[in-house]
Amino acid sequence: MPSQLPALNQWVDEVARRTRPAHVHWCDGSDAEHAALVARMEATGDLLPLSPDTHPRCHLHRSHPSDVARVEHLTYVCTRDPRDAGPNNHWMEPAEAHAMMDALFDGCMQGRTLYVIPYCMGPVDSPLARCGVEITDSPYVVANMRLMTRMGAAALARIERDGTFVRGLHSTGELDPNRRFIVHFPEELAIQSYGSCYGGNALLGKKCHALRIASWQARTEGWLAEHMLIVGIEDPRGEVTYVAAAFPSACGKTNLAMLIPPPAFREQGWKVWTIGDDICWMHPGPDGRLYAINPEAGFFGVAPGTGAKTNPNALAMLDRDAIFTNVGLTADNQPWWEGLDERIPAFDWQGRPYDRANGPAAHPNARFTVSARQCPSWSPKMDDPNGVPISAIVFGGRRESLVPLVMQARDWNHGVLLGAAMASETTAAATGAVGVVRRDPMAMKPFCGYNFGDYFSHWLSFGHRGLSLPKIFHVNWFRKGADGRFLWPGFGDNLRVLEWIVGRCRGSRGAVETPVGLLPRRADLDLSGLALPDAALDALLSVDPAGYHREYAAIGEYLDEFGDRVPGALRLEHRKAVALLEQAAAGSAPRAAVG
Ligand code: GTP
Ligand code: SPV
Ligand code: MN
Repeated sequence: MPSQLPALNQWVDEVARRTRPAHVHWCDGSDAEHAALVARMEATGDLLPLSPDTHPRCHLHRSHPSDVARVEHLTYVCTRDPRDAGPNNHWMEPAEAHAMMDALFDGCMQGRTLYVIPYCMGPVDSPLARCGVEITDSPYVVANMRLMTRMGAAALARIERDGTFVRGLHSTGELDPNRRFIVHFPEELAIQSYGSCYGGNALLGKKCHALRIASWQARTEGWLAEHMLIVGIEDPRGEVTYVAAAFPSACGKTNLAMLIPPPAFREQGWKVWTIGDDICWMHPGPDGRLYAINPEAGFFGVAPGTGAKTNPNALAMLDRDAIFTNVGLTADNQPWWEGLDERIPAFDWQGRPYDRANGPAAHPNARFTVSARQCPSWSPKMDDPNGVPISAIVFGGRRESLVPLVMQARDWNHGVLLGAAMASETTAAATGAVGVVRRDPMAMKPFCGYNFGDYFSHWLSFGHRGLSLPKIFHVNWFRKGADGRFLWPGFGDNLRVLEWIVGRCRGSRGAVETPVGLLPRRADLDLSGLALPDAALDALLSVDPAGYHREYAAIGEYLDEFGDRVPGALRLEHRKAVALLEQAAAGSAPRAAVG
């Protein structure tokens, strides 16, 4: 028997009977296994070798042109009671969903190899980690899972010890968008995905397990599974403050996670350590603080916009042992994307000779997959079984108007409202229109595996458990001026905002109270070495009460969609926010400096 867990062997047998593969392969995660898989994919053209001189052991994968992003409209949460999935999810009755998926999986692996991938989300020796097994017929998925998770023999040994695992079943299918479904059964700890090989749809440890299923488990078990990066910010005295930040897809998590401070800060000794760039599991520790692990082992990052000025750490990790998906190609076989440099590529992401008239060379959601260990700012804390203590939680969105550069919540409940009130312009990470503002609470709109009303209650519940909770902030790097250009330089300069956040956590930085939260005054931010017009800074640090009044009316209507599942305490916090804005509009708002 391939595993010592009868339930696992039985499930693999059942799936093989239904899907009828030519071979079954249990992945051990070894180098030899990886080499054999890569050789096969090179032979089939699934992977194209890149220049061995500049990018040793790197490959390009060109996906089916219709299979380039998450498909939120085809993603379902199947609970017995539709109210448990909530209006934030598409729902299907579990028996109906099983029947539909069974029909799709029937005989779908004929002539293919069925791979069994045991994986662990989090350090294998961590009590906070959780395991799963993904069955797939895609060697590309196996190669990506090997970079993104702790996969193979060690994970299988833990699964055999634990006796439980999340069951993920994936098949490439026909890659037909009309026969493509990503379906979750949280009550069965099961995921089924058919018809897509794109990251979030097919690497089932990531969004499907570590967010949708894990958020469901976290709610019943008293912890949090979030769409957040984790960084350690080291100050000149060598003290490290850990921060978790939730931004929607393609809104800056990877970039912030591996930030290099501006020269003046670097010279003083500031440094950012990378713990995670996409997912964060947080548990209350014995001292009452929240401890976070990154359940992943690699990065599946947005390529376009990654350049020597914006994210040099990312470039440094992408010159070996990486998979590039849907990027362009130079004449000498190097990967290329918009924002990398001034070279002109020879081929676009679909393999056509590059022609500006066909659009960008790289798909806007082109991605790289790489082991986290290759990142120059990699922190050994990534492997710490206990995780890192979080001092600040930061929410943020892509908002060209209204939302200030940074604000701090007055307290935990107000922070939960700031998270719940998040909205952001949509990006190419999901199929559909780009640049449309939509509500995206805690950056979890596509990823919360249960009713958002219950999710808000769960967040609020941390406020009455006697914990030493992190302070909560909200940022916006994406404000634009009348000329359509970003007002804030972003990237490395975001450390100036992080430095204020760290200072607020330690009580060493000032702020001013406004109706929407605590904002830094110009003098509270370290802007040394930054040439920013006064007018830009004024816009970034001011509050528009009338605009916010409209914003809070919209969030009120949004909360109404969740009816009586919305906790009273959040309603109360919302009414408080509206009242403060009304006072401000009437000119009677307090605007007290606080330190
Ligand atoms: P997912 O992997 O989809 O969850 O996304 P992410 O949040 O990790 O986004 P990522 O860091 O990859 O950023 C996406 C895009 O936003 C890239 O094109 C970046 O260049 C751009 N970006 C990131 N940070 C900033 C910033 O501070 N300012 C501006 N203007 N753009 C940024
Ligand atoms: C996102 O879309 O938020 C991602 C990429 O991080 S994916 O893993 O495809 O969801
Ligand atoms: Mn993400």
